[in-house]
Amino acid sequence: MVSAISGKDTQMAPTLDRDGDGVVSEEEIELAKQEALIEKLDAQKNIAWLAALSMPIYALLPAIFPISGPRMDTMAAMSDMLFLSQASIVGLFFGAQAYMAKK
Ligand SMILES: [Ca+2]
Repeated sequence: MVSAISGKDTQMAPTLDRDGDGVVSEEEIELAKQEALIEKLDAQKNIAWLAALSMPIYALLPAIFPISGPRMDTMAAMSDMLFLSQASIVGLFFGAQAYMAKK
């Protein structure tokens, strides 16, 4: 019965069984959890970078491309919310980093 359960578990998550012995051990589960955490932190870092880079790129767009007056007004109207939201993402990322470092 136990082997049937472990066999079913390995079928459901074949990548968890690293050494290929057919059993997902506690160490392998812990390793998978740590890898998932690292992957999540990497994704958050990439999102923060994208948010940080989008602001200067958005600000420099009119300097690089010729943009008509009405479109410029639309861009100016959007810039408030865009900068606020992007800066919030960057701020939350660094806030979370500081919180995690203290914890
Ligand atoms: Ca194993």
